[in-house]
Amino acid sequence: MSRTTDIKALAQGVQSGDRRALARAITLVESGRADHRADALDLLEMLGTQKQALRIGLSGTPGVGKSTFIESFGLMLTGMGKRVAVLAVDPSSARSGGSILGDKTRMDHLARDPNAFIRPSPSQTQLGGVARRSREAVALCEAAGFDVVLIETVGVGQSETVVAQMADLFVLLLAPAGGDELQGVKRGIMEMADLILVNKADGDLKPQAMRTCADYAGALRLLRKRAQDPDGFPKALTISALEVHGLEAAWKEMETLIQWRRNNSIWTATREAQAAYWFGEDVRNGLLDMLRNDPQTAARMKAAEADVKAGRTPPTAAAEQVLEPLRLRLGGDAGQTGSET
Ligand SMILES: Nc1nc2c(ncn2[C@@H]2O[C@H](COP(=O)(O)OP(=O)(O)O)[C@@H](O)[C@H]2O)c(=O)[nH]1
Ligand SMILES: [Mg+2]
Repeated sequence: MSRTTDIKALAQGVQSGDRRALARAITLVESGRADHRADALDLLEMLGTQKQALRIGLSGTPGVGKSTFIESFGLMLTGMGKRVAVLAVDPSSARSGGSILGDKTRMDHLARDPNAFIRPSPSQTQLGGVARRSREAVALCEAAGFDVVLIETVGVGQSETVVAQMADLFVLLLAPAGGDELQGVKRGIMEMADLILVNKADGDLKPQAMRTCADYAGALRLLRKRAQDPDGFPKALTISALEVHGLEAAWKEMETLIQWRRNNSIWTATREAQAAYWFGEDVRNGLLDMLRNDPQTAARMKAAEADVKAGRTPPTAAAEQVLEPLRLRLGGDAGQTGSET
């Protein structure tokens, strides 16, 4: 069998919703091997982007209840007849072997649900690579006809941006906290959130959860109004992932928000902007790789950096020393376009 027929068969498997084919396809896009990369690109091209899922980004610090939430929320959705895929974006997972794998027990029921697909995060290092693989895995889940793709990330700074740039909705999961802990959530992450869910609103923690929720609702109102929101959004709600409370209400809010965004052309505009963002990132990363892999340029960069560190050359002038020969090599008017206007 030729390479192309294999990939065609794999594409058909994915499109028919076969979870094993999907798992194999994700393994393929996660591979760093050049021949696998070529196959992965063929596969993604064959699959196209016709089918769309609702992509929900989910972030929260370890222990806040992400896995428990995914289990309860996922089962609620499959109970509604929806097909749910769960992926993880975790640049720090090299040690733990994946955030989902580590506590798959908390998602035991969902893992065995025929309408769910759970993919542990790849144990790789660089955020750039993680982003590309995750994005492609999301695309594969969409092609496999999943209705909802949950993209989980541990709250470790940069990975939230990555997830927000590939999600239609960004949900921030928080734990009940004392008032002074509100500052613990970085402003940038608050600004990304479409929905804040204060988890563990059960038992003794319930009053505290409600106070925390009110605090965050107040904090959200202080943020700049965003064009992508109807009145009242972003919202803060209390839930209990463990006792399965408030999840239907949370889902209703998500549906309301998404419907509004669809009606106001924001859904499409956001997806277009995200595609453009990732295109730009790929070109930038590709260029940087090309520079790093070019021995001459790499040597020049190393020397220029040493000069900058030693104070012999100002940073801008040192950058020029690296860029100038490249401009000459690109030829034509390329030299002009890089200059300030
Ligand atoms: N009381 C309470 N405990 C919860 C809730 N959700 C999760 N937990 C507990 O919090 C701990 C961490 O949960 P887990 O889902 O693993 O958090 P993750 O690290 O964010 O994935 C576990 O002991 C859970 O049982 C909840 O809604 N209420
Ligand atoms: Mg977890």
